[in-house]
Amino acid sequence: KKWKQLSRLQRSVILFLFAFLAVCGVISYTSMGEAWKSITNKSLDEQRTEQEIPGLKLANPAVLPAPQKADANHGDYPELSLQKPPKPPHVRRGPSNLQIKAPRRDMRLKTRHDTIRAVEELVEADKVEKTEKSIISWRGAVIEPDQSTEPPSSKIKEPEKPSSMEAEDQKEPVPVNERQLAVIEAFRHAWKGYKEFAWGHDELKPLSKSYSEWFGLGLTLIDALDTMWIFGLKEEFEEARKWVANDLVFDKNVDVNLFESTIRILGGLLSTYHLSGDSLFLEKAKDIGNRLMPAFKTPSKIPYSDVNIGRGTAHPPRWTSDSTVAEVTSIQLEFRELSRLTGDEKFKKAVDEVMKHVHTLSGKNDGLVPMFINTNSGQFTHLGVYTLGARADSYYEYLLKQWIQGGKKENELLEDYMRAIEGVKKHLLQRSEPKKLTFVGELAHGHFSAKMDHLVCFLPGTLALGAHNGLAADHMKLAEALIETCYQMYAQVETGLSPEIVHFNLHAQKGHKDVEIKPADRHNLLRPETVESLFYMYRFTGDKKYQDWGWEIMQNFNRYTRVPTGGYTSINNVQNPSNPEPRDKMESFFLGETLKYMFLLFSDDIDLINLDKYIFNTEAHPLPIWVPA
Ligand code: DMJ
Repeated sequence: KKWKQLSRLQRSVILFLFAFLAVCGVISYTSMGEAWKSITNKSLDEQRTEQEIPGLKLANPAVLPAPQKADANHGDYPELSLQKPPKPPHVRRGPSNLQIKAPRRDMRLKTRHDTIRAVEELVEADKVEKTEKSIISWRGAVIEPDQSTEPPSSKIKEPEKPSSMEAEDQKEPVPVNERQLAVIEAFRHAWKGYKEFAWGHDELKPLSKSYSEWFGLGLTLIDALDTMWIFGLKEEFEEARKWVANDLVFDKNVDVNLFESTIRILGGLLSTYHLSGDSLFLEKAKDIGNRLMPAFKTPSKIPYSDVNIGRGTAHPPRWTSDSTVAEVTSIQLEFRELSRLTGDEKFKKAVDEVMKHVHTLSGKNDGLVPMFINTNSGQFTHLGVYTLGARADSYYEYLLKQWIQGGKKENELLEDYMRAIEGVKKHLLQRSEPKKLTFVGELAHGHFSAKMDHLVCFLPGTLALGAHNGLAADHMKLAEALIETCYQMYAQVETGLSPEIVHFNLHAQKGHKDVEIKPADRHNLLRPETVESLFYMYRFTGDKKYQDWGWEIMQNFNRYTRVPTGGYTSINNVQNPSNPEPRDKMESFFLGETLKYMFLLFSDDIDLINLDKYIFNTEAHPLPIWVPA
């Protein structure tokens, strides 16, 4: 009524005043919010949650979430746009010290030349500014000063952040040194050969300037992706990424080996996904993971060795229904991680069942396993032969690594690992003459053989990793003894390169060294195991001798296996420096593992793939350690 009694002018004035006050209110609310936000760098919603529930710390997810879920959407596989990323990569992704993600302003790498120039500048800078960041604990673990409490395993207290969020606690990158530069140069030389003569194929044949196919899936390229990322080879990475986006097709009528394609392809894609945050790699990992699943459709659920990834059929090798023990027990890190990322439990369930089953099996000898397992009965076959070399090796490695990956809760894995190491000590350890080197031999139906595969040289690294994670201190002592032996397998040979297999002398004979080599065993395939263990030993002890040994090996690879026109080659005779007899093949693990471990060995940056955050699969692809409950 009153409103109607007012004059037109009075009504207009009142309406104007209301409107003015409303606008002022909105403006001041918004700017207060913005100001508060910019001070705390948190959204108003986040602040409200914290204020409303005192003492509530926003829960970290139980496991590391997928790095890019919150941001980039590469669902349709667009090419990585380096000029215009959604956010700068160094803000978004990956461990702080990886060059691509944490460039200093003056260090943004645009071209290959820039990469090299920048790295050279860093070497110069390094000479001036030496940083001492880590200390050595009494147990041999390299730890940061503010974390110097034992046991090392207690270091992971808080749930970890996904790699994409690590940029928040970025530190200055540790400069790349001259030895690392030499490794980058070696990689680029190898890549040159691969690119020119074998692009998109499985392996380079550097002498005949051609390639060989195993699965026809670009094995070398996929194995090398995360190495390029870690080395900061942006241009090469981009080119390889394009190939993955446009040319990597798994819908092919081809038989692949379950183990090899899991550790190299699935492992390589998953780790590249974690480092780069690019969902292209996760999509490809899902695809190959699904296509490998038919391998588990067996009467015993112990997987077949071979799968046709196009047809969805699986089968054992033609001559047997057995699978190799190391193969069926060294696919777990990858499939478990795939389940965690996709939320689909089927991958984890399938591989966990294999481990549970193997845990219960009879036929072990103090934790040591035979080399074969039958896919029908689920029982070990060819009982009585025990080795830490081919066909059994990574069973032991993955017991420990799964336990670490899962947050050290899966006790059966730890039990089996500890028992097996006791079995090694009891049945397989011996000392050679004249140098009294501790080595791991083999046992066949009660008879000890002083034979050791180069493959066994993964063991010192694995033992050291266990000790770093709080396991028995004598494991570290054994690791120290064994890495010395593995180094001698190189140092006592004419080319300074290890053969595939050595036999140790148990009795001193005049003019004989510890290491004997049979003609059939004197090839070198550019394998990584010794360099891998040197890397762990250096990380955990800080003893520079391990870097020096690795450097000797690197130089000998360059002396005897480098092909001038591009690439490195396996050789047939490590005992003949004047003609090591090149085999004309560069294995994919030379780029995936050997050079990566070299680079990490020469680094003094413990955050360059921090071993409390990442676990390497058996093909050197780092996967995140899950958060402890
Ligand atoms: C790699 O494929 C893996 O390291 C595997 O565990 C053993 N063989 C090669 C390297 O030697």
